[in-house]
Amino acid sequence: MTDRIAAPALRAKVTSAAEAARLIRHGMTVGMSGFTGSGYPKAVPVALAAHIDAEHQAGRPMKIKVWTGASTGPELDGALARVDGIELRLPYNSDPVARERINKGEIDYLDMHLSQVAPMAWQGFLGELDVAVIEIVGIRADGSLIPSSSVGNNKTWLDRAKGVILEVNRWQNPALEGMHDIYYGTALPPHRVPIPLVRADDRIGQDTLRCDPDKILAIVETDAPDRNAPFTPPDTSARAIAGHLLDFFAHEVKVGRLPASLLPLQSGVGNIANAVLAGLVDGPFDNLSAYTEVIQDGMLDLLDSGKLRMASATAFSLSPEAAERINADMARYRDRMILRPQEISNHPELIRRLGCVAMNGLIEADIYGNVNSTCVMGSRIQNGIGGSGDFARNAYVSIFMTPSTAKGGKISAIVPQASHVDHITQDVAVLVTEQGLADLRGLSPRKRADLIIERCAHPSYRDALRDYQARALVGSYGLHAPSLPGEALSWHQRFIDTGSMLG
Ligand code: 0RQ
Repeated sequence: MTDRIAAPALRAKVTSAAEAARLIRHGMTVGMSGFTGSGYPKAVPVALAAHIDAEHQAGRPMKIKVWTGASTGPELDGALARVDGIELRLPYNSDPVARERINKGEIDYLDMHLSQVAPMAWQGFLGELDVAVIEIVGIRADGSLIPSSSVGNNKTWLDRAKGVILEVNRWQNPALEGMHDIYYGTALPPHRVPIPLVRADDRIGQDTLRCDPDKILAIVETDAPDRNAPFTPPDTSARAIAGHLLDFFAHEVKVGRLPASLLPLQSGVGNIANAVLAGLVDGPFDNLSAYTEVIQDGMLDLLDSGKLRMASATAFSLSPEAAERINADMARYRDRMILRPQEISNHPELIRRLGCVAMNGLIEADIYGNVNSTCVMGSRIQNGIGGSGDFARNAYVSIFMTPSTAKGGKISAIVPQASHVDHITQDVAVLVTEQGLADLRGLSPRKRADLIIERCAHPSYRDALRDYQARALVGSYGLHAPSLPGEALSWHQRFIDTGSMLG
């Protein structure tokens, strides 16, 4: 089994997950690999959760701080949250057990822009990192590490941690070797220099991660799959949103504001993002590229169709079927995909330079175009801001998309005032629902409101929004972005009180 470890001196460090987990002690900060369900350690966190549980049973305190790339899998966030083993979590979580504990106030959660995590760790703002637990595909004879199906913050965790635990996962295809581009040229101010990437397919780094062999405390061998979420085919609403967006792209090409091959695409995760990508398979655009965070099923279909020339990301986020497809043909895909550290995949300088077309989901938007991506009713975290802020502020065109209602129509996604704001109106260029698309560029707040209500709101909420808008025009303190503070969040309060915004 140790054939994946080509450095003989390191083979002696192979041990069990339980032994490795015992190296992590109460109060430690642990940097784990993992991004959107791929490339996360699968054995050590489970063993650690068992150890934590045993400590709690024995009446001893044991909790750790967990840093990752983004969301991981049930064997990591789920297992550790279930035994109440997490004191602090950053920067993005989508695990339901951890989410519940965060919303009960039992886990401190730092919801961060994904591009800022590594720089902040280097700047020392987050405190010290005790241990890194990183999944890899193998170790070369020179001791360099072959990265797995996500890169995330691994480069930074390996450099910053005092000790390193590696999981060598046989399930991951060895043909991943050569797909990665790990850039080591980042420095802190005042020594920062431009990042030399000018096209989405540029390679600017090396294909392995470096790691001081003296820091390696343990190596654990695993053979377990990534948490590949099942694929749901696009529903009517997602298909309608995709249709509006494709019309918008065609129009922008026609008027000369986008080239015929569009600009590098960034696509969030989920049903709607996949529907847009599926729409592009049948669309008129060729020679597309992607500079994004995650490669999902829709991207794979686009690559197979020949419409997408290449995709750059930091991780895979695939269904089991797509993972099988890619695994069977990894060597071919390897030439058309690049996985990079998330500080590079999401770097504001590069997103601005490349002119990405950003497409992200949202929880709610208000009539002025402020977007809430994270907090239901202003206080319950859903997932986190993820990379949406990195892309929204710096994109060539920043698009947000959502069904116009949630929870069977009881919640309007278009509200008088967002109950929490992740993306200010200046970072939102286009808003799309199944009802239609509002191009907000160049519009003042009042004109934005007219268009958003007209094009994006669901008919069952449109009159109430118009009524609010009309009364705000009379009773507002100022008329730049008219509002009635005493009423602006009353829709949310009504939902909390009655279970519906409709009243
Ligand atoms: O809840 O699962 O309980 O049914 O939110 O909503 O409609 O399935 O849509 O999966 O695209 O997620 C904003 C959460 C949308 C996502 C968000 C409830 C809804 C459902 C999911 P249930 P949908 P999606 C790249 C970019 C931030 C990070 C980001 C997200 C659940 O897009 O996390 O953009 N974005 N990253 O019922 C109450 C509302 C609601 C609502 C939706 N108005 N009120 N509940 N929901 N709207 C990826 C990374 O950064 C890694």
